[in-house]
Amino acid sequence: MTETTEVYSAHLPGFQETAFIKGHEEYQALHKRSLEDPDAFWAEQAEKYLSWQQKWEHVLEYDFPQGKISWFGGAKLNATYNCLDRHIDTIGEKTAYFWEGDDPNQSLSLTYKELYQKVNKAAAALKAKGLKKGDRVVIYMPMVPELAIAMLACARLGVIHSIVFGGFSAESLANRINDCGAKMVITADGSFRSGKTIPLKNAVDAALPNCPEVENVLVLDRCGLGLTLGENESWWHEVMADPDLPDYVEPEPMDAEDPLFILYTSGSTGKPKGVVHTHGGYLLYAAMTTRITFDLKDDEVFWCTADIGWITGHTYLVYGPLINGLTGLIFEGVPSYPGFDRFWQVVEKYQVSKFYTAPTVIRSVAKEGAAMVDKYDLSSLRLLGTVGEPINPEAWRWYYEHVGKSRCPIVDTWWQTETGGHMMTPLPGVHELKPGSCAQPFFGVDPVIIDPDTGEPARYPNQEGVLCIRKPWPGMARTVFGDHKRFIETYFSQVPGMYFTGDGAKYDEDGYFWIIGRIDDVINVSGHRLGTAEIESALVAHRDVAEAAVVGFPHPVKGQGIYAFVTLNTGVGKTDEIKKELVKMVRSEIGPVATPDVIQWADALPKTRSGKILRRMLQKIAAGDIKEMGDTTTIADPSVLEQLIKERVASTA
Ligand code: 6R9
Repeated sequence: MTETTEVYSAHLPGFQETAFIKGHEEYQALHKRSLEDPDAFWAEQAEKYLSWQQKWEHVLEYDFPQGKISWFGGAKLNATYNCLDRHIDTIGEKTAYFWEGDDPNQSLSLTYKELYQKVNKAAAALKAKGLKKGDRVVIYMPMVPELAIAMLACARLGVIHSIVFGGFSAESLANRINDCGAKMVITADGSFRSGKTIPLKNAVDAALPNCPEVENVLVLDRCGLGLTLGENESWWHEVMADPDLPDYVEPEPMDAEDPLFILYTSGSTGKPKGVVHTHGGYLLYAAMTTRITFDLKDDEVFWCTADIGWITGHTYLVYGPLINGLTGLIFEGVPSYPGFDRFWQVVEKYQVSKFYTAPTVIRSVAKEGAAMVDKYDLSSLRLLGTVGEPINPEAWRWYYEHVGKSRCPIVDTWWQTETGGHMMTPLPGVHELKPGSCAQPFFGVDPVIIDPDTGEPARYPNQEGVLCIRKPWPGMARTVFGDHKRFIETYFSQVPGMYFTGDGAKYDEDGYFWIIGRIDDVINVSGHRLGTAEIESALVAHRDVAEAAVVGFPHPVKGQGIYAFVTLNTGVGKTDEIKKELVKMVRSEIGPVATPDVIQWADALPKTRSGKILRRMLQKIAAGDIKEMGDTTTIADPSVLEQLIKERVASTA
């Protein structure tokens, strides 16, 4: 991360008087209380944000070494009662969602009452198919309202949803379906993207022969592709229109600690992990962070551009806004279609006041020039947010000046799939803004930088180390589905007694945090987390490949790009044909999100004498940073390195 001393004032017009948290003193006092007396602090928030059917026996109980965390144990609630039922009498006619299609001529809106009716119908339909509390359903759908409806229908029955992002392949889909033992898959015939049709159902068809536990498939007719459905497959619209379905389904009373959903995310080793979030703590944390970080007022329109298939969409497009009775915007399209001005056109159209996106999006639109933004009236905007990866100060400034017109604070929110909601972020009207810094911890969050050599906390500002969290917060994941041992090993064993984030970070003289990036073998491509091990195993699945090593490298738009070093079997020619096949292989094993940007042939990979691949060196080669190779004495055969450097220079010159 580039160092900067730039500071932008917290005192932007409109926030001082009306913000939920009024100034730094109030923030500090509340933060202190949240750490010193978490039981009292969170019990108060739980009363404020959620409606409970039955109160808890205890607020917090935990044992980090065992990976045991429990918030509000014994309490009963239902997510959809909190998102919908309790709003019907008061704000039933309020818009819950605006929906804008990939095609600018397609849009609609849904009131809270309409959403409630549709969720009840969908819940009734799922129930009629035999689904019950604790069962798992995989949802593989485009960004349409039915995606949110399907999630909420599951939650109403206590069925655990697991959404698989539409950009993942049949293979990835099958792995996730089998890992969680899903009984049903909800999908669509296809999805629209930049005016093109992507055949989603094909991937489901390819996955299902390997998924013996799936009993039913529900298919939304999104694109009118005229598919013929197979046995145990039904059309969404036909099922929902069944006159025998009741209009109301009792929301299942769930224990605060019962799972609400599973979401798969990549780690440094092995297959993706099914991160489990709960009804109680997760929903509370989603609700509070939505309200406070974005300082959302009841009459505002909130647009989170993330796909619902990622944690950001779960928390800030579905659960957080609905619990608070806010109006959200679901956008099916992309920032570049029909033109690079699409986002700003949508902001103007819906008078969006709070806008939340990823640095990669900012970079991709910034390169098209500010004129694309300037032609729209963006005066409705009051706050901007960013998430997913560190934002470079240039992109930050562009966002601040051209989109926010130097009057909207930017909340740079650092968090993870596992944390459920924002962990560190500037709060509007509270924190000064430093481009590239995620400022300070949210309430209840106790971050610490650990020196990896000593295992002790950093002793001075700007000392880089591993970011850990000392205490539990309600939104944290509770386990890895079906593999609690892995949960303990990944998050609670590295630094005993703490939650290990996997991110390198530091704090500065003002106690502001700066995220440097992952310290493990996870790369962040356009804000999407990918394990290098997964991509490597897709590459070595090719018959001609002997070995592969994948690293990230700095990419001007994506943040990080994917650079693959591939060793072919002896005697196989290094052809462009094979490179093409390798790209295809990765796309079909994982999905287009994991497409390699560069493939470099490697006669051999640099290894230690014990055979470990020296990834740090490969990272330097990929970045073109070859002057400082660091300590090369551990390398078994230095000529391997020289060869790779020579070819890298040749391939990019
Ligand atoms: C919410 C989400 C988590 C990883 C995380 C970190 C990176 C996310 C960031 C950020 C710097 C921010 N990350 N937000 N880095 N500044 N504001 O993105 O979850 O997909 O699980 O990714 O993303 O490296 O560890 P997830």
